[in-house]
Amino acid sequence: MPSSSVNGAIKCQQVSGGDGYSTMANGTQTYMFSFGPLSGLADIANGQPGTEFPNVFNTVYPGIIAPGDPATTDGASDDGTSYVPGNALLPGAAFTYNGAVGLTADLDAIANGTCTAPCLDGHVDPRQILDVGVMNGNIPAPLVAFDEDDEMFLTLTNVGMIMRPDLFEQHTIHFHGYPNASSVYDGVPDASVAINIGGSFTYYYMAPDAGTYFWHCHITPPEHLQMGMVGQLYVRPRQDRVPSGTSLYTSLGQQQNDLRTACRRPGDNVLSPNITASAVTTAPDILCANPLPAINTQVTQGTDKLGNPQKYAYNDGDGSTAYDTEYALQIHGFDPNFHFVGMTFNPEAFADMKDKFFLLNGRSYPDTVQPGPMATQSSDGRVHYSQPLPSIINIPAGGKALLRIADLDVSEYQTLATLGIPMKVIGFNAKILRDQAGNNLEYYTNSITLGGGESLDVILDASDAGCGSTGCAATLYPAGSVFYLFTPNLDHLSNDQENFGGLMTEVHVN
Ligand SMILES: [Cu+2]
Repeated sequence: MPSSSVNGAIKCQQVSGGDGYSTMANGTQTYMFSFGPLSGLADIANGQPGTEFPNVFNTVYPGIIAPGDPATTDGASDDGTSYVPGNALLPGAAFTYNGAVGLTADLDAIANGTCTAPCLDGHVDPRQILDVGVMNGNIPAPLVAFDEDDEMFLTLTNVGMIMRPDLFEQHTIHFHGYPNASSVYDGVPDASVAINIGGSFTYYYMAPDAGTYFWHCHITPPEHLQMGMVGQLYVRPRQDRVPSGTSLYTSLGQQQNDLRTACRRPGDNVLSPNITASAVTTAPDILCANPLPAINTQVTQGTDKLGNPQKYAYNDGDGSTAYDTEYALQIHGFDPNFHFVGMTFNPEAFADMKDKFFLLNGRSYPDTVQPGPMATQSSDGRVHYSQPLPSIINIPAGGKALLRIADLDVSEYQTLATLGIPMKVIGFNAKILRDQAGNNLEYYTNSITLGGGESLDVILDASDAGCGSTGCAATLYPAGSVFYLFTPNLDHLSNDQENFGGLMTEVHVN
């Protein structure tokens, strides 16, 4: 981990704000107000974040991108012959484009000699942006993920809502829980700008604190949230960049050199060019994001079960948030009546909202365990990827899976429980569970409950930690075993009028 310069990279992403359709687990096609991807199309279709480095973002699609791409390009014919409504539709390997849709050479600037080809100076072809962005809503909204210290440029383009030509709805992006929000980039329309139809706006964030956040449109909440304008966002910690063999504790101590993350509390005993003996005795910074652990576990940076550099949920300094695989899981609820009237006239009263679909990453069981993106034919006659994120949890045998759980349900609390594999809760609302004296407050449980607007970080621990130092006679979680992650609110294990489904998915040990 760098001790002097902690600068990150530049990351870019573009999304559309508009409308679209999704397919519920009982086959119903549901109308949404929604965000869709305008960059990272191939990554989004493969269940990955659509956040890209500039050298990927600033590339031009070789050809004309078609409405519904990449679903339309890859076997999902426009005439519907190879498309079964609601079925998963795997993206073809041929579609690898992750650039910004519509980016094109500035021919005028080239012609008048002020720019040389290819001259990608931000000039766009709006036709392609509308072709791809219209009726292309996703639930959850495109996944955003970047690294602590990155500078993030997130562009929202309002493409209008085709099914509601009577409306002139603006949209915004609100990065929920962003610690250093400036009001202009905070997406609260009353205190900032909102994006009109046909307009684009680029939000800028300097990502300071690792954690699990989420984002949503802030126009007439809860209406646009219930209608689908909610997405997941997480920030990976600096600790992921600690060189192999280096002490995590020492590295976290070096973060005290950075005034953005210095804790400066009594007992740190961390002296450095910026933290003098007198500074560590000043009052603690109660907003400190990365307190040193009370116990130095002497853990050094190594590799995970898959042979990759070890990853962490937070800058823990003791390895307590290490994991092998990570999954963003968004809990949401849909009231089909609210969505139906949202497509026709004014919405029903908020007080009358009653969830009938209980969604994990926009799907209910059994769609949650369907691999690959789900597609829906929209009223433009084209097939669009509508629910790109499956929620099967894969854990390597003996390993740990990090679940980045966010609840964006606007009307009900939701509980998720596990049978068999214990949950270790390590973070809440994008903060490591640790007190200001450095004591870990993580705990083991078999269920968690979240209200709308809350996030939790949970590690599903299949490492036989419960067997203690003497170990188990045989592993409790052998490769090939399947466990369930489900809601114990039994009335939420349904898909509207179908009595089997709802908020449930599978955990596979591989
Ligand atoms: Cu909106």
